[in-house]
Amino acid sequence: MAIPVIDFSKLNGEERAKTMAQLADGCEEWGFFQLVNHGISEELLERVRKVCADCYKTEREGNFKNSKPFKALEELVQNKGEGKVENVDWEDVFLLSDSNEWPSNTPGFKETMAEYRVELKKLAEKVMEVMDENLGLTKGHIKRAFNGGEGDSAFFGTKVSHYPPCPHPEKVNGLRAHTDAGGVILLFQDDKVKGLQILKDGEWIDVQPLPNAIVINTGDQIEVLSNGRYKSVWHRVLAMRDGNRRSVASFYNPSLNATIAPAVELVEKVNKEVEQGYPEFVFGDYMSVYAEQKFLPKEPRFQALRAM
Ligand SMILES: O=C(O)CCC(=O)C(=O)O
Repeated sequence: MAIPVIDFSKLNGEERAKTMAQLADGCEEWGFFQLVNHGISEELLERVRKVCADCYKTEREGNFKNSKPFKALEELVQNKGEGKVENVDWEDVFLLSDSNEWPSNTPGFKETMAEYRVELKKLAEKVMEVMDENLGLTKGHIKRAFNGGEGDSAFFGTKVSHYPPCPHPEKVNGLRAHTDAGGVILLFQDDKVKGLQILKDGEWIDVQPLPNAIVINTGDQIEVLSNGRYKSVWHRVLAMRDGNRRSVASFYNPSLNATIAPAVELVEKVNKEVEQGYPEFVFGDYMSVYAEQKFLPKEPRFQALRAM
């Protein structure tokens, strides 16, 4: 079983209806799908690959040996411990946003990643418009819902991760299973080294590496906004013995001040109290709960917000 691969360029041609249906199926039945011919040039993707690899080599790799996961695994192995190391992930990760400090010692990194983020944000907005249409919402509904008010727009972050080769992959997670907190996630994953899996019908299945594809998945806020039509899906990353897996995940999330609730058009009007299964909340409050409960089921998070 493989997650759907959808040709996004067909959205503009004769096969628009079929493509919209594939995208609806990807959102409703899978929560994860891969886009090909998405409009991001291969030349730019190649540069992203290169600057991320260079950045890891020159600015990150040396420190991994001093990291928490490295030391925790070393200790478990030395003590001949059973099971897995807890509460850590075998990854090196940093975030790029509009307002933080970026790695600065890798030639071309900042320029390339700034260009990439502009393109990815545009793609995210196109994908969100497809979701609006498939859900029967007005164009721009999701984007507007993610605003926190006048001049306070959605958050767009890019997480650059590397999962270095691991001597004991059975003893540590690459990234523990979770659903994503936010809105729409666009992932440019490694061409060769696999590791990302989603939980589908009770079974973990690989998100197959596909060169130059962008993997799309939806987070908890899209689940709430769609009133449960588009469910966020559990996923995890396995540590691998061979290869240094790269992943660049861009998150289009609500502003921390945005109020999130199911779209009224998707809530049965007859008996609103009963039908509206999801609470209304401020996204910043959701993130406070998520920070404590990221690796736990999402339902208690929704419960906690209901009680606030
Ligand atoms: O690295 C990946 O492939 C997935 C990353 C992920 O699940 C996350 O950042 O939430």
